[in-house]
Amino acid sequence: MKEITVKNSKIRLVQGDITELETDAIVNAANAQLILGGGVAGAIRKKGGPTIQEECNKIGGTFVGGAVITTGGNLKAKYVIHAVGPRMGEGNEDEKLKNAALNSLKLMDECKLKSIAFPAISTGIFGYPIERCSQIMISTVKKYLGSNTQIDEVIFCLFTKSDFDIFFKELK
Ligand code: AR6
Repeated sequence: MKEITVKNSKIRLVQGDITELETDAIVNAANAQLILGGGVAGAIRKKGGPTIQEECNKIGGTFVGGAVITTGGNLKAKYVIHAVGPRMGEGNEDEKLKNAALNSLKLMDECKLKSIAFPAISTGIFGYPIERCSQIMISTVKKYLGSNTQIDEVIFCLFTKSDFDIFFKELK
């Protein structure tokens, strides 16, 4: 099962490069300074062009667990939601990861956007375990879609087959 329905919305799993997706928004695994570094951020910077970083610079930064929105520059997605996940070891990581996902979803509704794709936030350079990430992100999204939302579709885009399999197991 690569897809489940929650109330009026769908959760889908895909494996691949998130910068190739044509959703209303894709989520960047950001840092609190909103400086696009490596990993997902690096791919967004390369494909999306310089305007995304320029917009981030104007915003200036946000808290760990927070999320801000910019346009998608030259990406296929219209917008990028920059969600700041925790760095492993800094403390209160689970709560911060949950908030990063939740604040992204809230931004979607505030901006009346319908489709969003998340990467496995914090599980690359920030060192958070992928199993725990799958548990927290899937449960947060399911709970949110069960409430009042205009979001139609949430995609989890996993870079590797093994990460995909872990999310797949958790979604079942
Ligand atoms: N598409 C989908 N997933 C990807 C892609 C891609 N193109 N590239 C990597 N991943 P990371 P973090 C996966 O490191 O841990 C940057 O410097 C990757 O395998 O992007 O939250 C930022 O500027 C991993 O599973 O994000 C921040 O400073 C997941 O995406 C910091 O890294 C997240 O890996 C954020 O670190």
